[in-house]
Amino acid sequence: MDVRAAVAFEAKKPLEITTVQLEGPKAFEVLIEVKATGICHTDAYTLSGLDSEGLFPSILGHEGAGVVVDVGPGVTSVKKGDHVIPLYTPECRQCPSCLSRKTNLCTAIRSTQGQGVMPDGTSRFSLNGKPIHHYMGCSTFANYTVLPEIAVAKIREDAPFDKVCYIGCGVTTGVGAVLNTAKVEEGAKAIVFGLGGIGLNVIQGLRLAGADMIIGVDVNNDKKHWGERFGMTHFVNPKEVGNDLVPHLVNMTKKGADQIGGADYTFDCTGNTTVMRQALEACHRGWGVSVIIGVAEAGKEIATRPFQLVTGRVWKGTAFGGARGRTDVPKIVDWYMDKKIEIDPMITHTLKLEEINKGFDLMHHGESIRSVVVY
Ligand code: NAD
Ligand code: 022
Ligand code: ZN
Repeated sequence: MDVRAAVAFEAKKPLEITTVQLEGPKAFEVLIEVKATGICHTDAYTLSGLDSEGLFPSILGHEGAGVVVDVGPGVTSVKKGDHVIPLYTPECRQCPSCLSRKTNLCTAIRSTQGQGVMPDGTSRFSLNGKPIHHYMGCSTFANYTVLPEIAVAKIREDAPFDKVCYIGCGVTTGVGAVLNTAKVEEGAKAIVFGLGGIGLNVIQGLRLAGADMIIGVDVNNDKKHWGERFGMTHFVNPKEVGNDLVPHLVNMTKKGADQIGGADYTFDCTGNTTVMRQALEACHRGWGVSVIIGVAEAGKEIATRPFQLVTGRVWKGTAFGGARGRTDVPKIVDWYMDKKIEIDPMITHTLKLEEINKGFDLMHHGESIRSVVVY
């Protein structure tokens, strides 16, 4: 069938809106009509050419929501008409990782997903007979896409596509990092580095978990009101405290009899390796946990003195907020519909597919929290 797509033909070039061919779903696959998609940093990173695993031509996009319009042989968990969110982290419930209960990083289709093809090794997208790669198993920058059954979460039908698409990446990553990865408890003190589309969702996750002190750190003062909007209690601009950022933060968290200071939990939402070190070192000795969410550029390394870990700080990372997509994403949609979490104010721009390159520009200039394309 003909579908409308924003195609990444080569690195550093704008996406081209054009008609491409999409084959129907094969065994254990589903055809989705994509109703809305967010634009996220990793799409831009791949388009920039810096992503060593980036493939061209490809159809980017991994933060979508839509409706199942056809299912291939063997599909049992969803049917035509179901509303779904595509999952770049699938959940097969059968691989050693899924069965371990210790990680959300399902391995069932990992290698083919990285190669930009479906689990049978071929692409469903093509143009003039030449294949176009899938992206993160999702390719939501097309009005129809094909996904493995294990890579869709069925959601309730009254949820608005143009908002819940954000649960396909940013919301789940930020809120999940707090609840699944850090397991923050009531009364905790936390520091969030980077108040963009991820950091703000960490903040609202901390509010949900009942954290007492939520310090936001950003080099951009415009982010102060954004943080406060979602539950941040204190704001620090590193440019205004010089080289003493870590002692400054540790001092802020000293309270009552505890003259040591340091946060119970910190989160890197910048992808900057210097910030990752600051986040670890701003943790409380003995128990502080620092979670890396930001994705650093290829080849970057992190450093700290081993003393930081010997004295009980814990450094960990998270992908997709540690969420098991098919199980957890429908719950997060419920939280949104029940007003336990907010999404609407973070979607600062809504665009047509023809305007998608403008969405990338807004993100590069830090003018948007999230841009969403509505088909
Ligand atoms: P964003 O650009 O919207 O936000 C980043 C924020 O960090 C900005 O407000 C910026 O001003 C601030 N910042 C930059 N340098 C800083 C510094 N030195 N100190 C303090 N603040 C600084 O980006 P985003 O959409 O929020 O994404 C953040 C990161 O999360 C990206 O690296 C993205 O790739 C990553 N991410 C990871 C996952 C995952 O599963 N691990 C999922 C989604 C996104
Ligand atoms: C989403 N991300 C950043 C912004 N939006 C993002 C990028 C990468 C990952 C998670 C979120 C990630 C962390 C760990 C892995 N990935 C490896 C997972 C594994 O090996 O099992 C990751 C993922 C998908 C892809 C590449 C890397 C891909 O489909 N190409 C989850
Ligand atoms: Zn993303």
